Amino acid sequence: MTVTIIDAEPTGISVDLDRTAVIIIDMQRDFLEPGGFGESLGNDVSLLMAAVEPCRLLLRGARARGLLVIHTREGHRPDLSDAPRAKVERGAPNLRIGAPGPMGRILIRGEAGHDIVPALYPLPGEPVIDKPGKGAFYATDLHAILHNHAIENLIVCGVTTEVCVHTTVREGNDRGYRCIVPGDCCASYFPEFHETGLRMIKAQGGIFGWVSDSTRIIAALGQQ
Ligand code: C5J
Repeated sequence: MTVTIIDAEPTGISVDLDRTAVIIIDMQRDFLEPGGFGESLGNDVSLLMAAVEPCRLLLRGARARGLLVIHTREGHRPDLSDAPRAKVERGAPNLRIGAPGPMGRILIRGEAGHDIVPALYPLPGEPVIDKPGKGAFYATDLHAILHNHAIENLIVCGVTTEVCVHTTVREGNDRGYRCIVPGDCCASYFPEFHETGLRMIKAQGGIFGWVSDSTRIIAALGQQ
């Protein structure tokens, strides 16, 4: 047991690092890189790229400390058999899931754009969860993996704050995990959604989690 206090809002939180995992949500080339799917939708991807360096530093600290690190990727089978029609039908036809994009077919497993950005690439042995939905628990074995590692606390990073990070934090909170979100390790194409998303997590005494940042979490990792 290795207990430390992470400075966070609305309160500091005591965690056993041996029961704490870092989850990096959907840091995929198509969402983050210039020339990818996100940019082809007209988004400013530099807003998302801003989360890469804080994530890299936090990952380095977590790996050095021996924490379980898990990565997720949003995407679907090439035949789209796991993609609900209601999801595929949305948006302009040339920008839908499965359509050819600047880095291969959009949100399809195995395509270049579906892969994780080089700076945050998983190390051998780190679980990578391929998720068909926004939440990382939906239709995946994430809960089983966490349970089998006796994990109680999740540090949730990634993109986008108000979509896949938020959904995962809500799912994790309902499953009994303490969820801590380092705000600078998350990002959105919409800065106001990012800010509001973080405020929502920590409102009402931490209605579904805690908000901290990479600096404070890295400090806590080295503290005990
Ligand atoms: C994620 C999305 N990863 N915004 N996906 O947030 O559709």
